[in-house]
Amino acid sequence: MKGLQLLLSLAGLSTAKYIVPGGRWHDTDGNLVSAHAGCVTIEKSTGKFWLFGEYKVEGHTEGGGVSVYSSDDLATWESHGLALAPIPGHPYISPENIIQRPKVVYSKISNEYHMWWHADNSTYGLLLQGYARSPNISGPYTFVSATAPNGNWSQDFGMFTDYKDGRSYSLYSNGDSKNGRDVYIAAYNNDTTALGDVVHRFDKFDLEAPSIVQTDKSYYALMSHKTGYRPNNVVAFRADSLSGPWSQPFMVAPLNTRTFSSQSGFNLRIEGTKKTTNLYLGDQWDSNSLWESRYIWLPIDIDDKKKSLEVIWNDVYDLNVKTGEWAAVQGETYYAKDTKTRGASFKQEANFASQGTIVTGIYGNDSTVTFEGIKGSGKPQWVSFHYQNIDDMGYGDQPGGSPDRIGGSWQLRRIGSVVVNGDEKMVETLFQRDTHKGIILSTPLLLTLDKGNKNKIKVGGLWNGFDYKGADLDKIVVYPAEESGRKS
Ligand SMILES: *[C@@H]1O[C@H](CO)[C@@H](O)[C@H](O)[C@H]1NC(C)=O
Ligand SMILES: *[C@@H]1O[C@H](CO)[C@@H](O)[C@H](O)[C@H]1NC(C)=O
Ligand SMILES: *[C@@H]1O[C@H](CO)[C@@H](O)[C@H](O)[C@H]1NC(C)=O
Ligand SMILES: *[C@@H]1O[C@H](CO)[C@@H](O)[C@H](O)[C@H]1NC(C)=O
Ligand SMILES: CC(=O)N[C@H]1CO[C@H](CO)[C@@H](O)[C@@H]1O
Repeated sequence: MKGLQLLLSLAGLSTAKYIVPGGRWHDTDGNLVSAHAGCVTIEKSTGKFWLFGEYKVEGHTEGGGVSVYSSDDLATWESHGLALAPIPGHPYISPENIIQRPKVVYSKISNEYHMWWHADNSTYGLLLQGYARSPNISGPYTFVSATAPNGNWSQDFGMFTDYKDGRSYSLYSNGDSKNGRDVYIAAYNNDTTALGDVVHRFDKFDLEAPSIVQTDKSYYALMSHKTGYRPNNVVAFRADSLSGPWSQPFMVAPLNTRTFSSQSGFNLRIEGTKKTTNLYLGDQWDSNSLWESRYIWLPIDIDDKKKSLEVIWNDVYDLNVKTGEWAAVQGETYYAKDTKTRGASFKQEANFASQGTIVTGIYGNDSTVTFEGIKGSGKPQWVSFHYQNIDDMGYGDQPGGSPDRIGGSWQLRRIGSVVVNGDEKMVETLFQRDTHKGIILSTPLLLTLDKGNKNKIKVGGLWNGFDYKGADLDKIVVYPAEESGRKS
């Protein structure tokens, strides 16, 4: 913490922070926030938000334990280390075990916090639900058990607490084998220490990563298809009651955006003084380096009359956690049409692009595109790059799996190089995940531009393990600096 931020915090004033889906989120120590596929639990006594998730570090994919962070605004995160630390040699929480999708709830009856997760061995042969407890929200949590819910398998795990009666439910898919492929809702006992009966079974839809959003009238159950770490079109079911009848599933985001390149996992209900806002807390997995996976947190728009639910994209938005209100942050747009291209990159007609033009052929250091005349503030600002990457998703060498090319080899991402004002020593890496033909998504970088309107942003291509190709660019949007500047 430094400068104005420190002064404001000493004065007890809150400093407005934006939520930036897909950005590199850093904690107050400057480290990447590492809490994947987890949950946010609101501490009733303080109103603090506690983020729990899978802790992943470079070079180690599983068994990192469960990390915990706290925040007052859902944008500034302070690390509290591990809430559940792996124990070498332990049958369920050793560094070799799978400790996935942790969820934490408070129980009034025991005045304790209860953590549940998908507990497994490294080959996913156990398919259990782990349970640990702590008198302290931040932990340390003590392992209690790993059990099979009603004697069944349990794979991707989710948890839902009904705000009307406080009862919690376990949500789980029962595996990929032929006699699995269901998703269950089962009720916990009133202390959330043991699982009771199955309330509903989503029979043979073959979905995973379940979560539930509740309104005054409805329950919406969100789930993803099963494509591993690759994103797909998340669907939702609606019902008046948890036991159903549930509706047919429907898409929650524009088709072929693959839910803005994310997987479902948790929903957070913020009951503000003016408005209740539900947030979709999704994961943008990075299978090339899991520890670099990003967070796609977005507001959810629900219309109970139409029985519809939509996840709403925003590059950058401002959420007031006290009032529950949120607003898209307005930025300044610079179009591909008005850029300077160099080398083999060129402008091409694209009727789906912002002004009918996209820049393609971006490659390495020589075939670049430069946006000019950009207004900057002299402080770090989020800049979103709107791009198309048509490498297309497939199942790699698993034949017949690709939606676009049988046997096609899938590449997770292209990587753009971003240079501001010709400073070639400061090359920013811009991960541009696969989109789809004609689908433009955006991904943000925190950049420091000079004060004034003479900034230049040059984009080229970096090595992604296969190639130096950068994705096609539609436009960039430069957002105002946060009031106090975000620590990066
Ligand atoms: C995981 O558990 C299953 C079922 O007990 C077992 O068959 C498999 O060998 C185990 N894997 C490892 C790596 O221990
Ligand atoms: C609970 O957490 C607080 C702050 O993190 C710490 O001071 C306290 O010792 C913890 N209590 C227990 C029982 O672990
Ligand atoms: C919780 O459930 C137990 C067992 O059914 C019951 O005896 C107890 O009264 C319940 N407590 C509360 C606070 O609901
Ligand atoms: C781009 O330039 C850097 C630094 O000079 C160099 O290491 C890299 O190999 C170049 N890449 C391409 C594709 O030319
Ligand atoms: C208790 C229970 O829910 N058992 C189920 C376990 O999974 C199989 C396959 O889906 C079901 O047939 C059982 O009813």
